[in-house]
Amino acid sequence: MTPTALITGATSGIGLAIATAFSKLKYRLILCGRRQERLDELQQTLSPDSECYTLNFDVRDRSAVETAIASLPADWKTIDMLINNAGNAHGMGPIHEGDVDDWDAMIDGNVKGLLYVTRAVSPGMVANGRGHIVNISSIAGKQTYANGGVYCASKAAVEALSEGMRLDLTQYGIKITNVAPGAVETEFSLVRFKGDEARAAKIYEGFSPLTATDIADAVVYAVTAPPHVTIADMTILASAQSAATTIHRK
Ligand code: NDP
Ligand code: 8X3
Repeated sequence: MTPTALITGATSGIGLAIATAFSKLKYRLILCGRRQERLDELQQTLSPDSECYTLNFDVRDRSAVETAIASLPADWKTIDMLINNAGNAHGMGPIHEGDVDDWDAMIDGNVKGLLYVTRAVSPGMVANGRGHIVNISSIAGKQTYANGGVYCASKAAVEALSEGMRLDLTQYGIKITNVAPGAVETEFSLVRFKGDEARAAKIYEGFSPLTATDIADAVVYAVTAPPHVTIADMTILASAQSAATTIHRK
């Protein structure tokens, strides 16, 4: 039977690359995001290889998440893989000057949003006695850096939740994979710096950052591992990166 994967944040970057990689495996895809035109475009692009269904919701909106997942037609309700990828950093600065709206966006999206989606999808996996949840964390969840404390905290929460999910769900045949990338060139920095293209580009200057496809390749490795193997945790760095804030630039 062809597996069905639900991918949050499929409209850009890592989520889009995972959707593209999964379509090469012919998986059925539930593509999620807030930008409907991008979802439509992606569905069009991938549909020669994969059957796709789109869901438009903000992961921060609990009732929108519940309504969207509940609205899936009967033949899309069995979800084999959940890729909890949606998320972003918003702003950078010291705690005493922090923008509380940015903090809300990070905690509500990266932590509570991931939980809302997992709460809506995982009971089906438990009932089926199988499933795979991939949580996209970050090197920032393992190493806190100055001026990024709230983003780092949101990803540290993802690290803890991956462990918690594994403790609770392994008994139901559900695998949990935590993926912690370092610097990946996507729209991430553009979002963090609120559209400041020059500042975003500087993050990736002087070294070869990871691409979204590098992360998608790792996710494919995890989800295609044999049934008796769980890839529990992967940290993936650009070769020039040795720690969250240590990058050897030319
Ligand atoms: P992008 O900005 O390119 O993509 C972010 C995706 O998340 C978009 O598809 C966006 O879709 C979706 N998204 C963001 N907020 C929401 C929301 N509130 N509701 C629904 N969807 C949302 O960044 P990346 O691809 O780099 O980021 C993907 C994940 O990878 C994030 O969790 C990020 O923290 C993590 N990560 C990124 C790294 C990097 O260096 N790029 C490194 C480590 C981890 P839309 O706007 O259409 O809703
Ligand atoms: C994104 C990577 O180092 O910019 O999670 O926080 S970093």
